[in-house]
Amino acid sequence: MAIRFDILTTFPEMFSELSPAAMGVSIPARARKAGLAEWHATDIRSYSKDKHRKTDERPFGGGPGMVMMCQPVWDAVMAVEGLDARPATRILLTPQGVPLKQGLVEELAKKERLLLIAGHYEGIDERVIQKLAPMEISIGDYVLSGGELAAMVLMDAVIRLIPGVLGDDESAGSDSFGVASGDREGRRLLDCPHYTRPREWEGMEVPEVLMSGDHGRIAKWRLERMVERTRERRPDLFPNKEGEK
Ligand code: 9D3
Repeated sequence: MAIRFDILTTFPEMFSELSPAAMGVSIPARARKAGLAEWHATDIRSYSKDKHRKTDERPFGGGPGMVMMCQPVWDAVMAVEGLDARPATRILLTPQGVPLKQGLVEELAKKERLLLIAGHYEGIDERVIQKLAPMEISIGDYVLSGGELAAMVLMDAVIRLIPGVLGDDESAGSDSFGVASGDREGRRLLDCPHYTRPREWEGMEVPEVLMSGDHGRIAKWRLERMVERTRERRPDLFPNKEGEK
């Protein structure tokens, strides 16, 4: 059965499969057409009890910005969870969340249903977060204007791990942050450099080893480049302090 995503947002049109945006093209669109993933965006405003469909209010204690009220969020979650019998893993996209890493993406890809809460506001009333007890996830240490793009990043990363979504020639095992096939310690490494025709371009040659046809040497060279790049660019990815060598 297809993994089901529900997105709660005040900008549901951002998730349209008809739009020329992220979810309408490439791997997510292919997965959807193949019946391997589906998503439904729900407008939190539909659950407002206000005649102007208002979902936010000024913060108690003062300060800038608006705070999403408990009631519309709670009612939207209850309604959307009832649309499918399978229990949903609730996720709130927030700068205060745990950082999204490939290990977490792999855990989420095992779920049947993910309920993503995204918003364009300063924050959500803490009491509804407490009561919903969602996983709280951030996609990195920079400021977005809302959680919707973060939700799409999460969905894209999850969808490509669903069995059958990627073709053989785009397998998930050999990318950056996949576990390098030649590495028995299972480290997550950056990818090696890639080359294609022509053999010489603007006076620059392809590394000789790649033209050698010696698959053993090529695999060894690629793994060395992966380790070298990771040590130089992302020493934080070496939990064993190898990055300092
Ligand atoms: C400038 C406003 N900030 C005050 C300290 C708080 C703030 C609230 C809401 C900052 C950004 C946002 C909107 N961002 C998200 O909802 C979000 C996000 C992000 O901004 N960065 C990384 N991951 C995520 S997940 C959701």
